[in-house]
Amino acid sequence: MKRRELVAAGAAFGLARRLGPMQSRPVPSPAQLEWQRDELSLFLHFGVNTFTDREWGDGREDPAIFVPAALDARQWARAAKAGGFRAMILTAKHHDGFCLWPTRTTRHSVASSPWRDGRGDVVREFTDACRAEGLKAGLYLSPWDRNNPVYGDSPRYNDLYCDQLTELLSQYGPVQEVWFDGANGEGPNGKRQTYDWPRFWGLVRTLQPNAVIFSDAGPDIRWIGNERGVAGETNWSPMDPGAVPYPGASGEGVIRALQQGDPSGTVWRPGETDVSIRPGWFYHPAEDERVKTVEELVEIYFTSVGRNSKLLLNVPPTREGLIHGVDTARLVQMRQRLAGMFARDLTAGRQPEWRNTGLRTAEGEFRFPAPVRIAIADLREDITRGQLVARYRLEGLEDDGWRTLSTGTTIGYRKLDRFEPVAVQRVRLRIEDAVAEPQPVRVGLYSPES
Ligand code: FUL
Repeated sequence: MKRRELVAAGAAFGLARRLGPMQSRPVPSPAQLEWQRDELSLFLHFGVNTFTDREWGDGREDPAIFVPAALDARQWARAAKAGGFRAMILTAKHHDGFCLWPTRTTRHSVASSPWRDGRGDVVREFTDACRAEGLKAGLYLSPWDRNNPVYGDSPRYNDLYCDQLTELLSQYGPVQEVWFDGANGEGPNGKRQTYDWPRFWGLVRTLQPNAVIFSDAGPDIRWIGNERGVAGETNWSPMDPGAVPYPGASGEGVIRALQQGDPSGTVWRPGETDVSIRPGWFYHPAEDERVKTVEELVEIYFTSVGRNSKLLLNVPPTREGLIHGVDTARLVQMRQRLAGMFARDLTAGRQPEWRNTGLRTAEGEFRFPAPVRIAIADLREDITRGQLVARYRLEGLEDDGWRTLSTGTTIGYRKLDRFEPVAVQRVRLRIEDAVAEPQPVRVGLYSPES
């Protein structure tokens, strides 16, 4: 059958939409692949808001309030590592415009604060700590700037923003991820700023060609569409670039596209799930009792990493400049809980016998010598070949016959399913629909006991 006939046949059977004959399937770049395989990144919201107890500063904060007496970025990095995180992203500047490095672009920075006698540089300490602990470094630079007088004067502010990006991306060594927030408020002069996104992204490409660029609109990594830690149950890494034309675009269709991606998308743009371990993004003493529980964090892991996404978990440093003990303990507990769950793969690394059962269907089966009790399945496509699976069913053979353990749509890099513990002799994964000929899916099976 020719490709066009295949497409027509698929449509007739109501199968997943597939690429047109002239389109090739998108695959991840090496940088996107590495980014995804890291699975866990720590987000650090830190700045003047930490000292004013606010979430959004108005830009009129006195730099003198920034005095993190015991700041120790190595402690952040050790906390991240203890939690199994492989990267960290720091808010070098949030909406209040206060720069955590001694920038030449404004006096509204650490250079005007008494911290380290005005000679401090949080970005330097952060990137040094990342390197010392073997973590990748990422930077967030808010385009919305409530302090800078030229914000709203579009060309001038875009120049200034590019100068800030240039400083950050040329003075601190390799940066793995540049995080662009789409926030776009009124300027002090009442004018609205038009961001020059192509220019910002082009600058990142020039200065840090190996970095991935995050924003609602990618181009490398897309926002997942909420801040609750929940990726779409259906989550394609391919994406239609027209669905979210620029960062900050709104509308129901935009959120759906961010959550779900698009099986016929022409670009590879996996979703990143950002959520805070506390109610706010910045540290507030009143929230010490409201740090997410280990159960909540594990749930978030399943709804982010376990749904073909990457988790960017925010753990904000305190006014001392340290991650709070409650939060560090929670990170360790989260890691221990997950390590327990995934301690022993009952397939022992064997892969199922795989056979294609149709043009877009396939089946992989394990036979165990004796019944095994399982409660978690870890499914993985080889995404270096793109993302293919559109619908699947996992079944287990009990004494009285086959029973469905879980069903789902997309798999992608990693799909984690939990189900009632069951003792089975055989397990089979049925690919019921795919956007192209299914390729073998790696399957891991885990017992309920952790
Ligand atoms: C949002 C910001 O407004 C929040 O303060 C926070 O930084 C979050 C990650 O992005 O757009």
